[in-house]
Amino acid sequence: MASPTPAPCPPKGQALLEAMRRHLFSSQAKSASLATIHDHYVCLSLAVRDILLTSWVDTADTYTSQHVRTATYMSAEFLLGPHLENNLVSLGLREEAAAACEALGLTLEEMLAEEPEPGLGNGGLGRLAACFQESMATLELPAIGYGIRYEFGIFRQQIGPNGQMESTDPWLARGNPWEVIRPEWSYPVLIGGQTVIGVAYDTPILGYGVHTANTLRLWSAQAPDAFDFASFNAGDYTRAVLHKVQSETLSKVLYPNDELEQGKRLRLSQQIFFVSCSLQDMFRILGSQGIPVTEFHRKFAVQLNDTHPAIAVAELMRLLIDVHGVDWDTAWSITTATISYTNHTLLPEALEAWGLELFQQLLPRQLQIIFEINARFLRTLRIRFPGQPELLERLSLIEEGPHRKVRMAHLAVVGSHTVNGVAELHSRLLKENLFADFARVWPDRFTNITNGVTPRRWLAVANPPLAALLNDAIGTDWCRHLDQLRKLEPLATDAGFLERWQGVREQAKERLAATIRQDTGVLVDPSSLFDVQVKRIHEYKRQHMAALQVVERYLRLRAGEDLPPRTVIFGGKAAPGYAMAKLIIRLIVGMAEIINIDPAMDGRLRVIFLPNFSVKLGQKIYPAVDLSEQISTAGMEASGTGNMKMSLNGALTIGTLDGANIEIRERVGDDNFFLFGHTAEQLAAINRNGYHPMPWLENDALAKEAIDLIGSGHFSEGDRDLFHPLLANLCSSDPFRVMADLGDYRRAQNEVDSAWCDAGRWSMMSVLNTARCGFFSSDRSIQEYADRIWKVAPVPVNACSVIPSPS
Ligand code: GFP
Repeated sequence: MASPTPAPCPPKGQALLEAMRRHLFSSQAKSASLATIHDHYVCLSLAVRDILLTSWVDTADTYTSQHVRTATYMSAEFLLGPHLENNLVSLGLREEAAAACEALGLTLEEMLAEEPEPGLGNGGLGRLAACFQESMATLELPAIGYGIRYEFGIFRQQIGPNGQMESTDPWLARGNPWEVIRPEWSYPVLIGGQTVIGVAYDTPILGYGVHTANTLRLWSAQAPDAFDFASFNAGDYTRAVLHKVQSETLSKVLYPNDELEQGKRLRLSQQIFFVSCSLQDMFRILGSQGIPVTEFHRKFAVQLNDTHPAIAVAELMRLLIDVHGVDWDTAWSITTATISYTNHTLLPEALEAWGLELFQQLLPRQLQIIFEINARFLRTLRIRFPGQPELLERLSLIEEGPHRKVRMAHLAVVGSHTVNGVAELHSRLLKENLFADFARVWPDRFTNITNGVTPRRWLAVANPPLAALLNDAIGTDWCRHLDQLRKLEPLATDAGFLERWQGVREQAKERLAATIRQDTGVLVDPSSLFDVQVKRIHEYKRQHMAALQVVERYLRLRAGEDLPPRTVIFGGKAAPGYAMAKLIIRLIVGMAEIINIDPAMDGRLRVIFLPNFSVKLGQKIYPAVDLSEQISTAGMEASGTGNMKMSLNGALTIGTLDGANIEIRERVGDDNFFLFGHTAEQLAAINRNGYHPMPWLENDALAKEAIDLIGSGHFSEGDRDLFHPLLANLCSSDPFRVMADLGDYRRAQNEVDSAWCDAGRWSMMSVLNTARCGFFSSDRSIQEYADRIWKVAPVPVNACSVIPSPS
């Protein structure tokens, strides 16, 4: 609400206000009487951009004049989230912006709500890439992020009675004030005999409290010619623009995960497209600084974010040899000294392998190079491991068989000097299972760097009341040095502090309750336990196990058991072609419909599916979580980062010994973590003996009752067939071992109920979670990458721009 007599603006707020007014005229070409909320949002963003441009220009100047060693981060996904508030926090201007808005009769909240989210990622992997960009800037590390400027990001999800519905996400439809097009930096890429041009769009990534603003450079695809004149003159208008349309398809849309069979051709084309543009851009930078191409590896450390950019190994070789005239051996030492590779999953379906035929059609020269790399690699292996043809077959870059394929993960391992997993368990399993043979060949190539999340977005931006309490209690240093949260530990038993802590948590829960009401129409009780699972919907993440647990709870409450009130909140997208994941959403929606109106529940159980989980929504959810559900089948979740965001904001985790859960538990202490389930080793042993879910189910009357209730059509308007595929799968093969863990999950949930009833103890545990989560800052992860893999040092940027700061 606008205040009738706005308080006077502070000086920087005044400058922002003036810049907003100026932009309304000079950028939006409007008078105040015609301005929409969106116009005001654009004006505020441009006013903020004006301020950060000085950092951006100075950073580029500093890096260029000092010829700095630079880390480049290649990723098919960057799930950035909205920029405005993050930039305001980094610049320390949030209050000033609020005052400027108020002076115009607006609120900052309205402006923030107006910003579309660049959803250029599926989930954890893309979000990690975004956290990493921000940490690199904050740590003053010279870095460039390289990716694709998808015109349509991850689809928008709506939830109806039949579950998920998808629509496109035209995030660029109303323009994007944060990017700058650089048509002078465009590069040709030859794909399937046709040339596509990649044009650079740059976005500044501002560090927190420093003068550094690094660049995220995303490539947009264009045809070399707008249209074919000959066809146009002959009246064939469709043919005239065919190549243009085909070319631009390359950066049209982000592919959802788990859809590997669909659009393979386009995916491989997208990969070479952005990788080639990025490498050509690095050669351009090298040339502009007068550095010889043989010094490529001294100038650049290239990190492959997962297997998607693995073609970089062959493409860097091609550019060195074919374009820059370097001999094979030198090119190979440069390539392997430059590239390193992060693996993000052990799931076989995510380890891309492209059919040879498709590869040959699209990228014949790169394929030739891959064959040559393979031939040389296998030759060295034959000498080192004589008489072991199976070993060679397993390690080869080419999968033999009726349909020969290029194994992209193998290409990435062979072409990198370092390969890392993203949590301790994952990195160990990589060495023991997926890359066991490679670990025999090159034991020193493999390492671990546990993921992290940026405390700026996930605490300062997402949870201002908590940030203010921390500033008050332990000073402001935590935001750059998250380990400082340790100072909270003694306060975990301080009654006065716990009361304030409780107050902050209540605020966040009330805020989420309002969002739930707005987005789903359901009223929830903010004093109930908020039990939350938000992440991509996938069977290995076991949202269906959580759903079964809710049905059991429903049955127990109906049978008269006294359980403390809970609000169980789900959110996340299912890949449009992943039928089982969509069925899981359908089940949750069906459960919510019945349970939320059942008078027997008497407010003691609510089920919510929040539609369209995104960074923006995550910012509202994470601060309000009491119980963080991290219940993947042990050995399957590489790390997880939602687990870190929740724990950092004071949630307690119920989880398996999987991914980074293990390290979270080690740090927050086993008393402050609800552990359950089989370990990865135990599951491996169970699998060796032949797993069947039936014996587990037969001994579990409650689980049987829950499954029967679902099967009876209770949550599907009497339709007994709807959930059959899900239930039959659980009762026959149960590939994600839900039945093996369900009983122990229930036991841990019962412990949660008892702990919740002791509010004082719960608050203390909550404080200790936050206090002990400092390790999970992406600053720490990035420091490790910089020191151990990239060997890139910070380069502070001083304000030296000739362009005066508008503030
Ligand atoms: C993947 C893995 C996660 C991991 C992230 C970031 O996430 O365990 O935390 O990458 O390393 F599965 P998704 O992209 O699959 O969500």
